[in-house]
Amino acid sequence: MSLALAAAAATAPAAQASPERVRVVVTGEPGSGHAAGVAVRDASGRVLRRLKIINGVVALVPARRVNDIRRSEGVLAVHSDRAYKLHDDEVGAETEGVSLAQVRAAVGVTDAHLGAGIDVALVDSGITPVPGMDDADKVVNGPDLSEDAGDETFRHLDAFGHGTHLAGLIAANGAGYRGVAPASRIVNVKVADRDGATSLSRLLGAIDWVVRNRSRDGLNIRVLNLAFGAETDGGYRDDPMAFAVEQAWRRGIVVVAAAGNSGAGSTALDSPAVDPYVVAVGAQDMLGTVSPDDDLVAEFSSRGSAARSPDVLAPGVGLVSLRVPSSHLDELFPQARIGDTGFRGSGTSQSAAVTAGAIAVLLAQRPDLTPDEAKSVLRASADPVAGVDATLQGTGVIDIDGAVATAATGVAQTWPKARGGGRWRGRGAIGVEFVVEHPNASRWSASRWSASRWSASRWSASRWSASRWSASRWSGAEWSDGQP
Ligand SMILES: [Ca+2]
Repeated sequence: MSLALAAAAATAPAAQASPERVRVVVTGEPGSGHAAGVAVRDASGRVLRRLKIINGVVALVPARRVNDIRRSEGVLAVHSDRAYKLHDDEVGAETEGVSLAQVRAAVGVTDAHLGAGIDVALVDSGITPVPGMDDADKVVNGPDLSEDAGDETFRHLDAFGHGTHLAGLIAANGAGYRGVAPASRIVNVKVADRDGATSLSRLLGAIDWVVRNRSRDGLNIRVLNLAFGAETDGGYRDDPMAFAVEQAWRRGIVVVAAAGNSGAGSTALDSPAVDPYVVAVGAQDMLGTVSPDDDLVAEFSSRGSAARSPDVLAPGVGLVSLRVPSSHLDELFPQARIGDTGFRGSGTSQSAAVTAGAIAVLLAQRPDLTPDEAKSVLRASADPVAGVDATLQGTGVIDIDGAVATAATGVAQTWPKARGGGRWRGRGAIGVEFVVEHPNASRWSASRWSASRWSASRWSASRWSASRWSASRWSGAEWSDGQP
């Protein structure tokens, strides 16, 4: 198997100032105003960032006061600011890889499909303006919410090597690379640093920013690509991430999420793909050919359940997209390099990116489609892989030429909505040992996503060729997110 890129979660809070203070995400009741922030301050905590999308805040609070905050008027839930990490699997040298031209052909994109006028938000490890992604108008920088934000050498840039690869699949244009939507712009919302590390609060902050800025300053964000995930047992209604993606969906943004890389033995999609409103994407294995006759579902692509399966498939094995020289993944997997500029990557992350580009093409052709309608025509026009259960492939491989021509009527989704957090029912004190308030808390198993499962060699800052890709060479607009 080639390089698989997805995301994992760990239980450890992302950052703690001291053993007595914990970093938390506090969700407010709908219509409770600033109740979450008030509760934090009343408990001698410090608000680090407001998160309008969950009517809440990120805060540093005394661990012994967590119970008080949970019980405060207007507070819906308190979640640990759990850590997420992008992760990688083994990479093999056995295939030449699948070119972007082959990917475009496999999903029915023609030269008439460009995606012009549609912006795709990419919440990932940043983007480096390598050839193919270096047109002045190609990338617009949103906020850098990662640990790198304070470092001018790395701000907005992709020292990990993941975000740029996905950006290339979505919208590369130049240097021999042509993505699925070559005229679309990418809005770069960086949440992961050079180690691929991020957290719940950074991800919520990113989605919050995308929703608030979707049509500001000339932006037209209609698609949001989320190529990370955390394992769940299938429940989504108490998951704050699911709540956030539903808010984006209701505001006209098609959210595309990687189904997960847990294989056919899994029984539930990752969060946030598990939320039934979004477009959950599994990985198609083209076996290196455009012909669908030999196609399979990739061995790593997660199986869902009868209640929630992947919606569709898109190519996700051995895709050759943009390489970031000296990035973490580039150093870790030199065998995945294709020449000086290409890198071979596999995973449902890649499949999500292909689908995000495809939806940009669809919306450029039919800008009046709602997210529900776009999802409906994408599903209705997909081509099933023969002999494969729907819990693995949904309706099959996306076909954009077909989707553009498919009617959308009476397709409003009516799933139960996410609530944003279970109510606190616990008793007794919570001490220094902070407990995640989540119905599936036991699933966030530390051993399963331990640091040791992460990379063999940590990326070293000194190996990053900063002078080659300096921030000053970067041309996107800069914004302050206007939050503390
Ligand atoms: Ca094939």
